[in-house]
Amino acid sequence: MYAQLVETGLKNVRSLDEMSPEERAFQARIDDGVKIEPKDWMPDAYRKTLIRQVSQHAHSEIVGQLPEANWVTRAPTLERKAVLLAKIQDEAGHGLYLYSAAETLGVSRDQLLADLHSGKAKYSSIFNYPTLSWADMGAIGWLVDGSAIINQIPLCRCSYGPYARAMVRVCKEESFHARQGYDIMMALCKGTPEQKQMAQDALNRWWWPSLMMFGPSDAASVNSAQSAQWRIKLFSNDELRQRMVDQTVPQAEYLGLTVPDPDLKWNEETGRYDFGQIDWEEFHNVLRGNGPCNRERLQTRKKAYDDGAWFRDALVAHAEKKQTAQAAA
Ligand code: BYC
Repeated sequence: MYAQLVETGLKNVRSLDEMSPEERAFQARIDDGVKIEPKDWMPDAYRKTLIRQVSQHAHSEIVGQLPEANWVTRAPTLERKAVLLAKIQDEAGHGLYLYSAAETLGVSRDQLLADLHSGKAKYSSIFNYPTLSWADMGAIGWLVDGSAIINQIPLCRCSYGPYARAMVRVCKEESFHARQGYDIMMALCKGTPEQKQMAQDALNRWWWPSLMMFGPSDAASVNSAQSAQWRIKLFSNDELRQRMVDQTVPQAEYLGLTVPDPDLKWNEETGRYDFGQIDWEEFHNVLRGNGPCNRERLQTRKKAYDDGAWFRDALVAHAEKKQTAQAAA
């Protein structure tokens, strides 16, 4: 992908000649497929890019709990409720693995959370949309977790060891999430006409935001070329988005649902689907903090953090007491 990005002249990344000897040696290790570990030397920019991406990913996991939490008390059966709760708890676990991976790069969790709360750090645009019906739990699992898997499977092979290893377990759990979402969609589509309409309405609302999860088009992506050179990104935003469309359209057909894109068409030549224009204005608006739920999501996160202060204080007090007792023994 790197060669392709440089060839198309997308963004300038430094050539081997322009690198310092240390950077050249670092790049050679990456090109040989050697994993970079926390104590290895790394360029500052590599560290910064990873802190940015891994922390945004972590924030997405914990903010991603909120849209689904909206439906825990209203799940239609005890079984659905238990499954949804398990999924939401998994997301908290993903946040933990990812914050831990970010911490190995020398940044504290307090700092990362402060950046989330101040609005400095981003989280995935998708979690700024409301969950209006039970069918949204199906659409999120199917489309959002489905997209997450497509994006994250390659990350299991990325160059930074702790991130790559965290992704292995995350991906396994995401496949259960995607299946539970599709299972909800199947139940609704086999149900009454009203239930099927609920499923269609959820697909209509989540389709385009799910495609936006993969980030700006390759031509507009500022970080892609450098991340590809460092093997943080193995496939481009557009390639992964295309995979999502190719994989999901037959699943929608199986459900008897219509993808809300009049330009969607099978292309005999490419063996892939052509699809319509994404509304990038909407995407950038959400990134600027003006999506339907941006303010609510941040407020909820901040409140959860503030409400948890007593617990963090208690943990620290307990650890200090233990340390003092050990020192005295
Ligand atoms: N939303 O140059 P680009 C989940 C930002 S969790 C918000 O292409 P990059 C799940 C981007 O950060 C889903 N911001 O950047 C959880 C950059 O801004 P900065 C999260 C976005 O990093 C719970 C700017 O736009 N997954 O699946 O090379 C329940 C330019 O973009 C978005 C991950 O985080 C977006 N959608 O590529 C269920 C995966 N897209 O930072 C599910 C790991 C772009 O320069 N991350 N931006 O200010 C990645 O793979 C990459 O970071 C991205 C973006 C593909 C997202």
